[in-house]
Amino acid sequence: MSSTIKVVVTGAAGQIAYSLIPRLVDGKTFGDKTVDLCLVEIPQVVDKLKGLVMELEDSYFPNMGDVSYTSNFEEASVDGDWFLLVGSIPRGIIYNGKKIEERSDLLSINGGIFVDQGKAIGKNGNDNAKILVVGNPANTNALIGKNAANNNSQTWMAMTMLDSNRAKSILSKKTNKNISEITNMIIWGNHSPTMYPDSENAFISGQKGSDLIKDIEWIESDFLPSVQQRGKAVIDARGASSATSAAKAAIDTVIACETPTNHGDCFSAAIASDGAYNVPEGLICGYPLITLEDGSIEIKRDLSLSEFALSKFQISIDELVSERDSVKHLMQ
Ligand code: NAX
Repeated sequence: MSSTIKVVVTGAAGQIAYSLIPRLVDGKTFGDKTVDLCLVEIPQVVDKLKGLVMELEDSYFPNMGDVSYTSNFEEASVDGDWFLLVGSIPRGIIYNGKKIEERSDLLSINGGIFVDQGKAIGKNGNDNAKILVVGNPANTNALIGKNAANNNSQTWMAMTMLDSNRAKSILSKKTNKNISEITNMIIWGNHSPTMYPDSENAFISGQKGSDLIKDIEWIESDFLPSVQQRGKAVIDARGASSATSAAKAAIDTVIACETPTNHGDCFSAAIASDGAYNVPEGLICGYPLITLEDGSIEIKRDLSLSEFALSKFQISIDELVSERDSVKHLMQ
């Protein structure tokens, strides 16, 4: 085995984490590295993690290193290489006597969590740490966390891979191609119903999406809403939000960040804008990304967006700006 990596996972007793955590130590996600796990939960449920640790021990994972659990994030963050921030307060629960239904309430409550976690990661995490925010509202939580961390050698991202995988599945059915033949499936903007899944810049069996799918009516009235509303459709059908597919998407993101991207390819995640594609600087925005040989993550900059795409993308940028404005008090 070549080296050891420390992965910190919050929301570790939740439903996504139950699918996610075993895959972190299965010898595939991090190759032959030994993976130390630090699992974090809120004090009310942290003891449940004892059972999860027992199951991990019983699962025969030769690449699994030390496994610990805690409700103290400050402690957990020490020397972390990867932070998978899944934990957050979901919509619909009663919090301090109030039912949390509005995105603005969600932003405020979860934003507070990400201030403290961000500070701890900036101070205690490794300098080349990568942070993937899954907990919603993911982009703005990542913005708050990155700001609090104040450590520019760390890479903060928010997950859009699930949206990308959902879009690939729909394009694969539409074109009758295997899902592995759909590449460069970019999600621009926010992980929310305003996201813009870009069929035009996707490649389908090596052919550009804009050359293969010319039916704008289908894109606008079928493809876009199906991807944008897929999370809700899963909740309606299952009575619970996406879990196994969300865990798979988090693993896909980690693998994409751990493996240099093939020439011409890209993957989807949201990352801080440096002004690329005219997005206001600092917003955590869904972009096409590439991983370089040295492990750093960059925005792929050579894509062109049609007028149709730009108009859709702008809606999502505007939403990110308004979310940022509504959490300014958390970003002093
Ligand atoms: P669950 O409610 O099953 O689990 C969340 C867990 O987080 C709970 O066990 C809770 O105790 C814990 N938690 C809350 N605050 C915490 C804190 N400060 N520190 C540590 N743990 C904390 O939710 P689950 O279905 O696992 O979803 C987790 C999050 O992922 C939600 O915010 C959900 O909206 C979000 N999602 C994001 C997706 C994306 O693509 N970015 C897709 C799937 C999912 O909807």
